[in-house]
Amino acid sequence: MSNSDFGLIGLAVMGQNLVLNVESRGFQVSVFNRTTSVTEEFVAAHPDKKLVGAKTLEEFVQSLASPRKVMIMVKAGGPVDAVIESLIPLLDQGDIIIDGGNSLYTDTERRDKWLGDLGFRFIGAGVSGGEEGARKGPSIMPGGPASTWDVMRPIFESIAAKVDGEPCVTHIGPGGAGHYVKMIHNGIEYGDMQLICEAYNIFKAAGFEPKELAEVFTDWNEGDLESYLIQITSKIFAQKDPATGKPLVDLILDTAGQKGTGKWTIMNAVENTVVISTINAAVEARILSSMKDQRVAASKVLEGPKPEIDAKKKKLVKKVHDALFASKIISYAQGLDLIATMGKEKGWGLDLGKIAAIWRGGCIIRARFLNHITEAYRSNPELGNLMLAPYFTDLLNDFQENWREVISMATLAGIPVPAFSASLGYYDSYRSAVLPANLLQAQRDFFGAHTYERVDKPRGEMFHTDWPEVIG
Ligand code: NBP
Repeated sequence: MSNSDFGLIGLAVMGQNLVLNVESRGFQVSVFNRTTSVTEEFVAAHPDKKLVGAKTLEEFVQSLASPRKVMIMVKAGGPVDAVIESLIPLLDQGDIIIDGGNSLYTDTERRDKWLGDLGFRFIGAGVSGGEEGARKGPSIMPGGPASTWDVMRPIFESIAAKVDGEPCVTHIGPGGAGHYVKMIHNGIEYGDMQLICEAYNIFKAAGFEPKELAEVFTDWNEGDLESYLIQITSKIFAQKDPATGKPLVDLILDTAGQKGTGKWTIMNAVENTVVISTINAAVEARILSSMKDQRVAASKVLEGPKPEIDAKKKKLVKKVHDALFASKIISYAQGLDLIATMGKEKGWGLDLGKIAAIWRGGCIIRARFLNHITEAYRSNPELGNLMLAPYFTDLLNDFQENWREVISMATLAGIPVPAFSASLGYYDSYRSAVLPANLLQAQRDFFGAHTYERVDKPRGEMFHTDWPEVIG
């Protein structure tokens, strides 16, 4: 029977939850997984749902209504190509393949061309929100031809999270644009998480217990920092370990993992010569966290002050709030700058207001302040840097004093705050009419005759000096 509205391959955590979401919107869904027992168990666990479990890929393809809509939700990389290769002989021209995993956007561009040349339609869609988002409503970032998006739109809009009635999905742009934006979303997520961790580290040094921090983060989540990550952090602080009764966070080893989207974001920023120092710091903080043995050894020989902060708790909460919020604005300013730069480079015609709008629900970085980012780009689509939108300029001007104080306190106490510091460094560099690059240009001219411009001559007129010789 060829009557399923939608098919999904890859029944791991994301695939299963997406299937249940699509089915719950009234669609019949066919499913296939490489390991057949997974398909059988999944379908058996949901006897009341309109699901068709296929044992073979042939059976799966035959169960789909035309044009077939097949979503691949398998591990990124080789597995996606393997699935596509086995689908090609079974599909008809005009059928649609959607890769919903965290694929590298350059792989998506390659697959877009490959499948387009064969007469198939392809969408590379970033899906954010983890397991819960997939089940209840993710933020979806689809890229590919607009005409293919039009066919997929009813299903995607029905399964996506909604904010003020607006679905958290929009056609991002052609080719790899969707997966690209998802990659930067993940980079921003790295930044948000690291900034929260640095706030926590400062609070710890000031004697805050996890129970108190649960209250601080609960309060913050009712104010302008309201976001999914602040909310889950409050719950993490409140969580007790059932075995010992101690706060669970205190028992978790301080080494963080990563899967690669943060690293890809940094590599892309370098290629585009865009500064994303907050995200860089966040990725590097994870790398340093993983060097546990080296850190433990170094802690015994490299000296620093006692990691203690002496401050009135209530005042410190406000100061750290401001430092966190200011740093977060910088992180988004940098991430959006990278998206805008890449979008122009590729001619993708990206709409930053729409991108910020679909991040307001369903995804890990959903936050109240994304409303203001959406607004900033809606009122000025040509906005050069988020910091220059009046709402954010006012906030930064307001926060900058506390921001500096928090970083100073942390630095004097030997508490690492790499993402806070990188953010402030960017802010201060960006707002500096004069930087010490005059000396740098002199150095470049000295050893490489790279020439320099002068402050007292028109721009573009180049000068070279015969510098004194250096012996030895
Ligand atoms: P995984 O990334 O863990 O992938 C597991 C799935 O891939 C299983 O269904 C597995 O089949 C299938 N698979 C593999 Br591995 N190699 C295959 C191959 N050569 N041919 C066919 N199938 C193959 O699953 P996930 O965590 O659900 O994530 C799916 C995608 O969504 C990934 O790209 C991930 O990065 C992305 N994503 C994940 C999250 C999250 O929170 N987990 C959030 C957002 C996006 P098997 O059962 O036969 O081994």
